[in-house]
Amino acid sequence: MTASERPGRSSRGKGRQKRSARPREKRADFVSSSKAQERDGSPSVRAWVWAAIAAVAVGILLWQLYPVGSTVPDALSVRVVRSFPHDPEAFTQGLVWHEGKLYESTGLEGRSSLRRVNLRTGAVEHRRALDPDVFGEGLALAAGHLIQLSWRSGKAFVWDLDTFEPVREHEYRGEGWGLCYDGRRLIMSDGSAWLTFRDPDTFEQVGEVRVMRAGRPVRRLNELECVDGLVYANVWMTDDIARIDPETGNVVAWIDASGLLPAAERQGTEDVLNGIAYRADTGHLLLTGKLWPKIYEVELIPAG
Ligand SMILES: [Ca+2]
Repeated sequence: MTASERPGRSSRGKGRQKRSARPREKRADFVSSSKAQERDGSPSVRAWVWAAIAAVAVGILLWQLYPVGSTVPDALSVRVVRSFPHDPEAFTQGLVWHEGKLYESTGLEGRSSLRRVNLRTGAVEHRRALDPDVFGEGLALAAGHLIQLSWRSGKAFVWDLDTFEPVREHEYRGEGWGLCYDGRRLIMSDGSAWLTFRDPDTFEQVGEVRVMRAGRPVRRLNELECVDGLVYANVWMTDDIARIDPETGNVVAWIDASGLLPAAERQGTEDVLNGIAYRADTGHLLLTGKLWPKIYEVELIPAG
């Protein structure tokens, strides 16, 4: 499984309109009159075309410089408070902290699992393997149940928090990436710039929002964590975490988490930052990555 095999949603099929065909005779008239003008040496048509292209180019430039509706997010960084051992064989896809224990979803076909982990020692206290053809993804805790996504199987698995016995399954369309629960609804990412809201009992989609940073969509949203009405999201293949207002989709802070795991300790290109859990008893975030040997407890500080 390579990084390039994980495309985001390419299109949402919105706003497409079929262009009506131009009547053939009129098209012929237009072409012949243009050609006649070209033969006559009249520059008027070409001048209008170039003027239109120039206007579009200037518009794009201005939009790049001054995006409409932009809010510039706060710039934050992380300070490591302490670190803990982490199974370097765990391809972390989801992380949840609950009553002193860490719950983890791991990915890769044949290696996907659900785990309860002793944070201090890194010991896996309880483990349930997923079917070999399932690629585990995001994890959330809602109403006493763990809900675990799969990447491309279209299934969300609901597990008993204590025994890891199956409670039920839900089906969904598209890919599953990250998941968190804000106390009212599940929030899910699929690798695009969209977050979908889902009913925690039925998994039915009840809403969605597009995540924007300074007026531009933030794609490849991955592992999620819901904290005090906001959503934290890893941006896949980066060391960046977006803090998102889910009501508007606006990124309200941008967290640079680079430098946590020294480059020398990284095993390859896929072992990127992935895994955010909010440790309510200390008010800090727990961060790790795919195949990382450590979990970092961090506090957020102003960047620079
Ligand atoms: Ca999480």
